[in-house]
Amino acid sequence: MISFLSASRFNLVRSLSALKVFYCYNSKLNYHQNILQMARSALDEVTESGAFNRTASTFRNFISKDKSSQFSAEYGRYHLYISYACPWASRCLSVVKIKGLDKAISYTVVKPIWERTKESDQHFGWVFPISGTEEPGAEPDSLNGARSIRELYEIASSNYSGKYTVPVLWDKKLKTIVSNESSDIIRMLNTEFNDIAENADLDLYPSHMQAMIDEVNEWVYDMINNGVYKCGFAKKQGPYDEAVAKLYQALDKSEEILSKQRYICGNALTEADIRLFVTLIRFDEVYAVHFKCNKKLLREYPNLFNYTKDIYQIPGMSSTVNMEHIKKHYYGSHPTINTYGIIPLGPNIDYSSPHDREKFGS
Ligand SMILES: N[C@@H](CCC(=O)N[C@@H](CS)C(=O)NCC(=O)O)C(=O)O
Repeated sequence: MISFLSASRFNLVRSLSALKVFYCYNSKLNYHQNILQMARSALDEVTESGAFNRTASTFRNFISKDKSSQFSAEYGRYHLYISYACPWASRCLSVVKIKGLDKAISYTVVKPIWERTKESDQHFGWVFPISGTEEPGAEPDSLNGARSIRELYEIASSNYSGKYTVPVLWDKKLKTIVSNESSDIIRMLNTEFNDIAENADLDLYPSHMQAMIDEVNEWVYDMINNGVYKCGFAKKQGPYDEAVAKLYQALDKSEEILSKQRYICGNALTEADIRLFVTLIRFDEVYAVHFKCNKKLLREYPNLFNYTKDIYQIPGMSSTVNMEHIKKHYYGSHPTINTYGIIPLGPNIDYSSPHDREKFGS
C-alpha cells in the first residue's frame, strides 16, 4: 500500500487502470457498479464482445445567426476548450482558423496527458496546467478558473453523467456548454458566423455538395476516424480484425478517389477534408503503432500522403497540429495499451515539404 501511494503519477494511472480492468474481468455486476460510481472515459466504452463502442454527445445546442435566438452568433461570446491531441477538437480548431474566426472565438488548450480530476474518485481526464509555463502549448483556464474539463461539465449541469470530452463550446454569457459535438460545432462555425468571419466566403458545406459530403462523412467516420479507435481499443481479436479490415478498405478507397481529384468530394475543399485530415495526420506518428494500424503506413499511399501535406499547408492549418501534444496524449494516457507510457521516437514526418496536389488545380 505504501509503495502504491508513493508511486509516480503515471504508475498511479496504471495501477488504477489495472484495477478497473480487474473489475471488468471479474464480475459483470462489479463492472456496471464501477461504471455507475465512476465518471467514464473512452477506455470504458468496450462492449462484452470486446469491441469499442463510442457513446453519443449530450450537449447539442446550436448557435444561430438569428439575433433573437438563445445562442446567437456574437463576436467574443463563445470559447472553445480543446486538446491538440484530440482529432475531434482539432477539427473545430481547424475550422476556426481557416474561416478566420480566431479573433471572434477564443480558445484554451488542455494538458495532453490525462490526470486524476478529483480526489474523491478515480476518474482520469483532461486538466489545465497551473501556469502558462508548465506545459508549452497548454494554458490555465482563465475564463472559468476550472482545473479540469470535468469541472466545466459540472458548472453546466449538476446531474451530468456522461464522459468529460473535448471539444467543449462554451457560452461566456450564459455560462454553459453550447455543444460538445464537433460535427455540429464545425457546421455552426461554417455558416452562422459569416458576419464576423474574416474568411466568410469559404463554404465548407455548400448546398450543392451536401449529399456527397454526408455520404463521404459517413464511411470516413465509421471506418477511418472512429475506425482507428475501434482497432486500438478492441479487447478481442475478432473486433480488431473486423475494424482493421474496414479501415484499410476505406483508406484504399480514399487513395483511389484522391488519385483522380484534389479533395475527397471533388475539386473544392469541404468539411469532409478537414474530418479526414485529422485522422491522417496522426496516422503514422500514432495510430500505426499505438492502435495497431500497421498493415500499411500513410506514407506508403502516395495520394493520401500528398493530400495530407496539401491540407496541412492551407494557411492556419499547421497551427492546429501539435505533434508533441498528440504523441504525449495517446502514448501517455492509455496505460492498458501502452503500460510504460514510452513515446516512440519516430517517424517525425515533415508535412510542410512539397506535394504534388496542384496538378489538379483548385
Ligand atoms: N463526439 C465527440 C467525441 C469527442 C471525444 O471523444 N473526445 C475525446 C478525446 S479525442 C475525449 O475528450 N475523451 C475523454 C474521455 O474519454 O474521457 C465529438 O466529436 O465532439
